[in-house]
Amino acid sequence: MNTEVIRQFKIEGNVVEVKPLGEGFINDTFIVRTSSEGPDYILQRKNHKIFPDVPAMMDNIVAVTNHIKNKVSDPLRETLTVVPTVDGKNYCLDDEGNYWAVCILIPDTITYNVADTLELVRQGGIGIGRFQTLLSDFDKPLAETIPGFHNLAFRFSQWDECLRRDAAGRKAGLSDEIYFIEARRQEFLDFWKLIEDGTIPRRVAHNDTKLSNILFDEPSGEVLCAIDLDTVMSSTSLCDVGDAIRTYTSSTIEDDPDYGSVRLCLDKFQAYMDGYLSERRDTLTESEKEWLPFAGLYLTYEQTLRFLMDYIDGDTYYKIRYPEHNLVRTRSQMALLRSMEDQYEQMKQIVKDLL
Ligand code: GN1
Ligand code: MG
Repeated sequence: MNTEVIRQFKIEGNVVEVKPLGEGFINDTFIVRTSSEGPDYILQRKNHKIFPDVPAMMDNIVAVTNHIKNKVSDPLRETLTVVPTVDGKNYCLDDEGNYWAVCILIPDTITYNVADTLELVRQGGIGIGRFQTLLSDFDKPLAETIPGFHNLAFRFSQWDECLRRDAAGRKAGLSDEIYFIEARRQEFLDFWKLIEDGTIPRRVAHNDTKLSNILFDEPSGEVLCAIDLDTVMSSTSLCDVGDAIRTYTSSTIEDDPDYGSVRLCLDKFQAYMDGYLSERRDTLTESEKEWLPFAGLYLTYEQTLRFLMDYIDGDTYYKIRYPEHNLVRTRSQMALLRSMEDQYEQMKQIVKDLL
């Protein structure tokens, strides 16, 4: 990649290396090493097909991170720091119409795709609970960066259209998967109604709290901060808990093709809820507490639906590494949801005992 774009930003030192980083499904991410004593940087090409208003999204991120910086003891480590361009914008638009943004790389940190210790899982719960608490008094309007992101009623309008179009001609071979979705449709739509009618309150949330979107301090192993703030917007705390349950409590990675080995681990679920509730026990409403375990099922169902839709559409949304990748992701998430359904009574009991 050329370094022209990085020179548009107010960075310290000379660029000595730019290399791809991580496995984000949406944006392209690079690590930028510099020659100076100063920091290294994270450069991202933001996917503007998915985020229709990148400038508004960057305004969200700057507003939220500034709010957090005013409250924490180490503002350069406990949240992201957006680096402006030389002409004072939070993003740069290149000649080909791509949007780019830069933030400071936080050194001595690590991310994970599978949680292998219970302490890591508990730390993750603390991290999301703390993130929500830090933003509980955030009162500026936030742009809706992706309309209807966790709104299942909206997702079903996309689903019905996706099946009607059958863009890649794949629908005929997917009767089991389509049945799996349809058989649960009403149950999960009923949960969304609780959000629409205000039973479950709207709050500022991260909305993409999968395990790999949280930074952990090295070597202490303590949770540091939530990254990948592109989807921060008004939503519900339960959506964050749900996506975390989906990823922290699983026995394996999100796209494990060995479906028989995919399951929710109750000990991880207990550790996650223990960490989360240590931060949020006193600030959740009764209805939020009641629906905490179901949030894990809801987000896993939503994710199954989104992976399957993308497969039927011909892989237009998520990056894939091989042709059947979205189908494997779908089936792996189906196995995880089945395991949650089988253990739902135990999940409820664990939350009850912790409360
Ligand atoms: C995407 O951007 P990334 O890779 O952290 C997606 C999430 C999905 C996740 C599945 C904006 O997250 O909603 O849960 O993949 N982000 C967007 O791994 O769609
Ligand atoms: Mg990410």
